[in-house]
Formats: sequence, C-alpha cells, structure tokens
Amino acid sequence: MLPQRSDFPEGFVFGAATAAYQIEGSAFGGAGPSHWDTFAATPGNIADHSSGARACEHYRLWEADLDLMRDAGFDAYRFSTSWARVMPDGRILNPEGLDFYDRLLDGMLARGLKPFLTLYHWDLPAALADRGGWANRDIAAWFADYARAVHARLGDRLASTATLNEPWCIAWLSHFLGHHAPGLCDIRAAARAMHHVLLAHGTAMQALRAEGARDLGIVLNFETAHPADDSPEAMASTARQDAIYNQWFIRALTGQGYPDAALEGIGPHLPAGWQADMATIAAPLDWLGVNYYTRKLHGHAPGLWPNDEASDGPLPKTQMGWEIRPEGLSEFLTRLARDHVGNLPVYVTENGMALEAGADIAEDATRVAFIGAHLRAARAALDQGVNLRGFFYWSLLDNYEWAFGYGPRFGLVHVDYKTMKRTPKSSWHAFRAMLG
Ligand code: PNW
Repeated sequence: MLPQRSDFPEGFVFGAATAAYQIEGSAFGGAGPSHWDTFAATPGNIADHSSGARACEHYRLWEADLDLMRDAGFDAYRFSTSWARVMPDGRILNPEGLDFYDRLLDGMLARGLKPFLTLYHWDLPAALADRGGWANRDIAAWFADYARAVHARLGDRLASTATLNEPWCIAWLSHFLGHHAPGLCDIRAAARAMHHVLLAHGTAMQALRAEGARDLGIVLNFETAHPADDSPEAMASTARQDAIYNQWFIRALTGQGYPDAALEGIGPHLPAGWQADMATIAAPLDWLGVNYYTRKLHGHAPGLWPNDEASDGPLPKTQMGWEIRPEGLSEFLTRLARDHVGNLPVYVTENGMALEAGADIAEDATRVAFIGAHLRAARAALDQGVNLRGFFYWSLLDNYEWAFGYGPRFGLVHVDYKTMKRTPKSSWHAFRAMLG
C-alpha cells in the first residue's frame, strides 16, 4: 500500500524519472553517436549485447508516454536532454535535436507536468570522448557551452535544472571500476574525472546564472556503506567507500573540501592546481537531488588501492542483487541536512526497484511494497525537519539498464521491446490511486 497524498505537505512534488539514452532511441532524429553507443558496440560490455539505439522508441512515442504520467496523476517529470542529440559532435548545435525537447516541454506543460531537466545523464558525444572526455579539463568549458545552448532554447519553460546525474557513476564507475562508458580501469583518468565532473558542474552553474537561470541543482547518488564484519580491514574499507561514494561530491559542492580518506589514494592523481578550482565547484545550489537505492557491505580485497569488494548481504534483494533497506533513505536525508546542506531544498530524484518480467507482466505487488516503504522513509525525514520537496520514482518505463541491457525492469509501465506496447503495472495503478 502507498501512503496518501495528504500524508505529505502541500505542494510536495510527485514525479517519475527517465534518462534520454535509456528511452529515446539514439538512432532516431539525427543524434550523433555518444560514448554509450561505442561502449555498447564493444563485445563483452553489455550483458545482452544490446544498445540504446532503439530503447523504448520514446523519440517517436513521447506523447503516449506523457499521457501515462498525466493519467497517473504525477505533478512532474524528470527527464534528460541528450548532449549528442543537441550537439552531434559535442560542439555544434543541431536545431533538430532541440526541436524534439521543445515539443516535449510543450507536451509536459499541456498535461500539467512540471519539467525537471537533467542536462547530462551519461550520453557524452563520442567526438568529445575521443578527446579524452571527462579526463580532459576542457570538458568544463564544453559542458558549459552545451548547458547555455539548451537553456537559451528551453529555459523559459523549465521548473528545475540539474547539471549532472550521479557524478560518482560518471567518474568512478566509468573510469576506475570500468562498468560504464568509457570502460576504463585507470586511477589517473578516474581521479581527473572525479575532479572535472565537479569543475564542469561549477562552470555550468556560473554560465547559467549569468543568463539568469533559476532553480539550479545537481543529482548525487548515495549508498549506505556498512562493514561486512568487525575486522579493522572491513572498517577501513567501509570508511574509504563512504568517502569516495557518499562524501567526495557533497563535501566539495558545499565548500567542505575533499574527504581525507579518499584523498589519500586519489590525491596524487588529481590534476596539478586542483585546489584553485574548489571555489568554482562550491557555487551555491538552489536544491540537491538524492538518488537512493541500496546499501552495500564492505570487506577487504587486497590489491590496487582501493580494491574493496562489496559482499553479499542478508537483506531481501531486488533483481539487481541490491539489498532493500528503506530506512537508509531517511538516514541519508537527515545526515545530508545535518552535515552538509542544512535547510537547502532536497528532492529524492530517484528511487526504485528492478524485477524480472513475470508471467503476468503487469503484476508487481513487490514494487508497490518497496515504494510504500520508501515513501514512509521520506515521510520520516520530513518529520525530522528535512526540507524535502518531492519524490521521483525511477523509472516511468522499463528501459535500457546500461551494462545490464534490457533484462532488469524498473518501470511502473511494462514495455514490450518487440512491439513497443506499453502496459501499466499495479505500481502505476497504485500511484494513480494515490495521486490521480
Ligand atoms: C542510476 N551503482 O544508476 C541511474 O541514474 C539510472 O540511469 C539507472 O537506471 C538507475 O540508477 C538504476 O540502476 C546507477 O553501481 C547505476 O552503484 C549504478 C550504480 C548506482 C546508480
């Protein structure tokens, strides 16, 4: 069961979230190749050898998808613009690309959906990846140019803008752990990316502010780190993971500097003179987005720093193997307010679970229970004084789950990838009963 809308404050925003590469179909509409197209084309990178070339064909079916959100009673839609669609070579504007988002925005407004834009949800133009991508300091200026171009065309209709989705994934997961594009396992590139994502964010914030843009923020992912046992190794490994995953970005963004437990290993590989960028990085935010899915247990695997491995935990898991721990959401929200952002408005910009498609593709009672538990955790954070303004479910549709391909299904709405038919699941109906 989901709670009731009246359990939340007046004006609290309920929405669903998606990302361009995961739903649009990168082959449609004259988009340039992104590094996800190239990464997905390399054998061994994607579980089912698939790419986002077709995805959910949202580029073609966007009106029906917006209808699904309106009919569920959502207040807002969190979506992303694809850099490679807007600027196929990363630098030169393709008006056809922006035309699509122009139509999409008008479609949202016509249906009473507030547009929450994310400027970068991972589809870096391949031409920029070829020039070093996030490991190249020039990306700060490239990204600011792109942000400015999107805002010049769409800014008048946006309720909110996030610069980046999940810098930890953009930098660490992609350049150190190698699971996402560009698939590197290189501490030097990773350290540079850990810094350049933040510099790009700060540079874009400056550029957008100068144009009078408002309601600017960033979306970070948080994952509770717990020790797998009480050994000193597991404790040290947990502290390191917490520093890299949960503290690196929020500390820098709030002027608190990079955490020592992460600097120990990352510091020697940062670009010279990085300290001089910290003021740009700490540009004031209007809001913070929090993506929360799970916790991980950390033991210790010897090897190259900080080769810590998460071990199997005892809690119930989603299809991704991620442990379900709703109280982690209220813990993070209260910890963020207490240690980092004070009374800054905060949104849960993603929370959700993957299930396999069952015999009855539209029956997902487990997901309804998952959402209910996390909404109650959000409510608990409000009770503890957190300035929480909204909650977005990930995701509206089953979609391209990155390196896992089309296997995991996070959607409130089932997608048949052959016919592209959409079928609302019980979780979509539960939201409609709550919000509609
Ligand atoms: C987020 N991790 O990704 C993304 O914002 C979405 O695009 C994605 O579909 C969703 O969560 C579900 O995975 C993450 O390895 C991917 O810790 C990986 C991790 C965290 C978040």
